[in-house]
Amino acid sequence: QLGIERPQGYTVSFHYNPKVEQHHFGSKHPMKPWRLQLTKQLVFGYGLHYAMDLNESLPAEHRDLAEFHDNDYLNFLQYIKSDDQTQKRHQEELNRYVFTDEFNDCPIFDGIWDYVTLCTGATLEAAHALSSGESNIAISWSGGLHHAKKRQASGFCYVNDIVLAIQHLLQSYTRVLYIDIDVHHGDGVEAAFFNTDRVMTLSYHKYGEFFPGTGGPDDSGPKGFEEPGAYFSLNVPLEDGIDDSDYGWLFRKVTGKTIEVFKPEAIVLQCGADSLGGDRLGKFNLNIKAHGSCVEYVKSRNLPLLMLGGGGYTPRNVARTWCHETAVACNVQLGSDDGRASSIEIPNFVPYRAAFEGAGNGNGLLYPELNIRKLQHPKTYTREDLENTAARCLEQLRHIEG
Ligand code: TV7
Ligand code: CA
Ligand code: ZN
Repeated sequence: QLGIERPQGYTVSFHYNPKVEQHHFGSKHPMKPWRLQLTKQLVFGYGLHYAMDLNESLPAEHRDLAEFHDNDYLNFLQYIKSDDQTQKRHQEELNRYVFTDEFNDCPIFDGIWDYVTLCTGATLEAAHALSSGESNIAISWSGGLHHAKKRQASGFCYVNDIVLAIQHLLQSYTRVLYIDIDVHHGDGVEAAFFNTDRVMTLSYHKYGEFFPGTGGPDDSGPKGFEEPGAYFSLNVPLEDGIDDSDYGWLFRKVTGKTIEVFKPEAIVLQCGADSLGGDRLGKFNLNIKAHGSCVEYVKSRNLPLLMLGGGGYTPRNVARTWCHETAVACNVQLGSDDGRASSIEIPNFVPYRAAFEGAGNGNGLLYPELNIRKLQHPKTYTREDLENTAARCLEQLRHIEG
């Protein structure tokens, strides 16, 4: 693509392995790994690979995963098969590790070990690109699986690539900030670093009758005020229908202050795209541009930045969002700036499915603006609620100031 160049003064690296896209959670399951293929096709179609270092990453190994996860749990993931006979033999472990029920959030599917090690491999390689100084912004869209626990799968997540990446970054950086804009609470990451003041976790999410149910206003870390980690878990519980301007206002206010007082040396940003309007599971009303401007805001701090995927259940919007955010990382402008359908046509060599599903039939990248504007989830909060939430967050941050 003409005109796509490397950004000046810094390096972006893109970490992926196309084998991830081939895995299936089951036909009815909302998590669709093929959304990553759609994303990649858009990214390449726009020529963004000319602006980045590309890395086809290797799968992570058992011992990499064991830096956080329990060995018995990893053995189970490595050897479990989807056939009935094997499952019967392992019924006790199944109940212990993945909570089987009719519509299983975390089903056992063929190639599950390959899937988890490929997702984690890309994220760990991205983290390494940062810590080694090879790149300033490293992207791993197959990562961001924030619910997985030490010895328990949860919410479509089996292995917590984020925790493993942060553990790696802590070898090079004193303080790491984790920011999570997925519509769900980043409970697994919060739990893993609950008792340390070297990692601050900040999650924006829907709260109230919504998975996983944690991340309420009083969830701020250990309660003994002298304990390390007290006040270092920051949660921003939100209600249905939050829109671009309210989310953007809150995000800037709270994230800005967090960076100011915590003074991170590196940032990990989970870019879950289920906070967009029109998502199959989410309940927010963000447009792609507003979601992307959160990325832009974090990037503007010029700290080593690890960008990860996460949720996102309307594949065409996921692909558009992560393609746009790849462009943001590279300082490339793809869509028009008026918040409407982009004037930039999808390049001819984007594969048909990506051109159609991913970018909307001849319309530009930001096309879903039009879809998303039709409010699916009406607002259930007031301006006052929002101001109270912001005030409560700033109040918590006063405890870690200075
Ligand atoms: C990071 N919501 C993950 C988000 C994980 C959300 C849930 C489903 C769901 C699962 C299915 C399915 C579904 C239409 C939606 C309490 C339950 C209620 C299963 C029906 N359709 C991320 C996890 C969340 C599985 N889980 O943050 C197979 O929705 O609410 C729950 C738990 C028990 C299980 N049932 C739902 O975005 C990647 N699950 C269809 C088939
Ligand atoms: Ca979140
Ligand atoms: Zn989510």
